[in-house]
Amino acid sequence: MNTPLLYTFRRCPYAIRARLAISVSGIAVTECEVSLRNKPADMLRISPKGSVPVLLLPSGEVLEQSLDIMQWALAQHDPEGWRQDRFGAATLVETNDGAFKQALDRYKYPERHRNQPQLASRQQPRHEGEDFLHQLEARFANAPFLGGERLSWVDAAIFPFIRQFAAVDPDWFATAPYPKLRQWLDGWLASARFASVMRRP
Ligand SMILES: N[C@@H](CCC(=O)N[C@@H](CS)C(=O)NCC(=O)O)C(=O)O
Repeated sequence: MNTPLLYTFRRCPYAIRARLAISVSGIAVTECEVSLRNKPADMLRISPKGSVPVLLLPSGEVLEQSLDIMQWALAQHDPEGWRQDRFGAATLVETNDGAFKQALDRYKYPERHRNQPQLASRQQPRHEGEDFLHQLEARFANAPFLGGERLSWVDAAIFPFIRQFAAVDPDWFATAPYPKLRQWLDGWLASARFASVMRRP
């Protein structure tokens, strides 16, 4: 095997962020689209935790976390300067992957949380998620991207999750008080980069 092998799932936000970084790096990888209900035995052998994305390198090394895959790709080749983080925006990724992702899951699937009555509706988790949306909107007061004047890995790492949050209730999101965040999201959704990583296998 001369080409890295990426186990991925088209709509998974973690896999999307990994594919965005691989795409900007220009590194060729072979993609294996995984069914989450029927994960390939080869993938589970190298990564028993069973989540995507997973990257198998020609050396046999396995990268099992989306952020590790992003950093690996950009360390090889970073033609658009995505690794820059002049404003300490990496902490936003921690919040995204922690509290915001938890709120997002409850917002998307409130019925899975019926044992917690306050979560049985979408209001509460949306409200929790909005803490993060406020933080992002505040960032955009100073610069067009989360890491500053140029697009960076931080934008790519967070965008797929905001896309999901916005899609739960598009009518609400369209008028919610996050105009700059909306503009940033629309830019991503219309981008050739995003289209290129969402092509059907
Ligand atoms: N921390 C992991 C999380 C990856 C993750 O949770 N991926 C989901 C899909 S979006 C998954 O594979 N879940 C396993 C399953 O649904 O069986 C990463 O950053 O790569």
